[in-house]
Amino acid sequence: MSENVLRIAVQKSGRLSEKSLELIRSCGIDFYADGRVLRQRASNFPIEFLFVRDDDIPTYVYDGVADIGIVGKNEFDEKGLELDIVKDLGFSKCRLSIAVPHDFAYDGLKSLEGKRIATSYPNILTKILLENGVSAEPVFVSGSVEITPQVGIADVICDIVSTGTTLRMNGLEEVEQIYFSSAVMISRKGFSSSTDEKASILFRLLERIDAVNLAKNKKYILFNLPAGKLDESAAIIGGLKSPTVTPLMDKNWLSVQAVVSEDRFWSVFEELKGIGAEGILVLDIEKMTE
Ligand code: PRT
Ligand code: ZN
Repeated sequence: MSENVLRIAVQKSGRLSEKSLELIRSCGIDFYADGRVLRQRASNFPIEFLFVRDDDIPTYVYDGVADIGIVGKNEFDEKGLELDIVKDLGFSKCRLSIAVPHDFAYDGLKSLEGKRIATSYPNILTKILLENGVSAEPVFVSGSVEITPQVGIADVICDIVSTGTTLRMNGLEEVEQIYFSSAVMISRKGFSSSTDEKASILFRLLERIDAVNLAKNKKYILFNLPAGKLDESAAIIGGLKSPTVTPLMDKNWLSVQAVVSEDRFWSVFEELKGIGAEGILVLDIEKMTE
């Protein structure tokens, strides 16, 4: 019997590649990827990579060539295939926006009535126009969308925006954000809850991803605290069943350890100092579970 191996399709080279591979490596999975080998088996986890163009990932998963894939939600929705989003991975965030030349009098989506809108995402655009009762003409272009108003192919554009620099450099103004995207993990319908033995490999992978994500933006802090201040420090720290408390040789002091989210870190730090905490040590957390 052949060994069960979960096959994952990831972008060969582009805006998703590095983050996709980084995520899987952070799960302790070792593999070799140099951009020329298009199929690669991990050395310490039953997973095999297919390195492909992002446009092909939904189809590969739909056809069963791959079990799962990592792709932009925009690409997934544009393809419109019956697939599951197993997990929103949160990276490669971007948006689809309407952008217009500076002399275009924009006053809401209704201003697009009867206009030609250049886009690489005609299906997503059409759906949103329909929902807003606007009848316009999507013009499909596969790239360099920003140039189309200047060369007379379209009146306005609907394109992916991240920082907005490309639009500005091409004399366009972002007037409406119509759709938001980030990288998602996809599978064929029902795969993650199926009895397919490969679904249990996916489950292990997702558990590792959750552990990595949970640790992100969290800090581990250790400090010494006057013994009478324990309740106050617990109120400052809050959260998980923390803190962990260890007695010190000097009975008037305790050593305290806790996990604090990064966004609260400085206020917690200052408040702990305020109640007499000393020797505050801050550490990164690599992985954790609830
Ligand atoms: O070769 P392959 O087909 O695999 O890759 P690709 O060229 O089709 O895709 P790629 O690598 O450019 O993008 C892959 C995915 O990354 C997209 O489907 C989005 O989900 C996501 N993503 C995130 C982006 C951007 N940010 C982005 N800024 N995709 C494209 N852009 C482009 C956009 O089209 C525009 O030309 O960047 C420009 C705008 O960027 P800013 O920062 O100037 O606003
Ligand atoms: Zn592509």
